[in-house]
Amino acid sequence: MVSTSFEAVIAAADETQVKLMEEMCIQVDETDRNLGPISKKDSHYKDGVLHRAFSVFLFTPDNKLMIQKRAAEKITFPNFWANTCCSHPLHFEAELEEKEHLGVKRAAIRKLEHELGIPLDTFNTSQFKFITKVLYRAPYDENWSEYEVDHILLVRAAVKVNINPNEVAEIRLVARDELESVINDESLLISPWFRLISQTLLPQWWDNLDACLEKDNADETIHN
Ligand code: DMA
Ligand code: MN
Repeated sequence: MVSTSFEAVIAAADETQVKLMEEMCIQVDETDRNLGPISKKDSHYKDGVLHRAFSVFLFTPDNKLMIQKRAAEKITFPNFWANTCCSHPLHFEAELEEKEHLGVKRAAIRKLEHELGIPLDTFNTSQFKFITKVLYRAPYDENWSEYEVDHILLVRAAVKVNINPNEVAEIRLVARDELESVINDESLLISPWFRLISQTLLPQWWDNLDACLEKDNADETIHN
């Protein structure tokens, strides 16, 4: 196979998504300590550089999980199914704040609006509950990887969705007893982080959702 140059990969990619590669993410060490700004491009290129991320699991009032199929335009993991919303807090004061996990919660509200069109005033940060951090590395192809400390946030709310087709192709609501069949459906591409979390931690959160939604978890152990 002829290996493609970085410039050729970028030239072939969606223009809007290429522009988003200029965002400034937060580089971290393995204890999630802020090491300074790093572009989304540099933190995801080749083997990646460890950075801070978040994953929202949004449940409807009847306890169904909203999942999304990533748009074909995404540079990493296009057309893969994942949890409700995943992205990165950016390197500016409001999203760097670690007290009460406010930075990742603010980033979550920003991206739920950007990806799913959920109005910003739907949420306040206190509705999101911090559950844990998961450190993982997931190569996408020869050019791109995910390598992140992922902050898991749970929220339960009635929401109005208006998907941004550059980000999201489709959403689905999944009941607790459908999770396994979705993860094991060979006709679907499942993102590695959603598969990992679904096969390890998600079932116990979902089975104890009322308790998980009471307050932030005080335990900040990073699952590796
Ligand atoms: C990155 O998600 C974050 C995780 C937890 C995989 P993403 O590729 O959807 O980020 P963005 O929406 O910013 O492109
Ligand atoms: Mn990332």
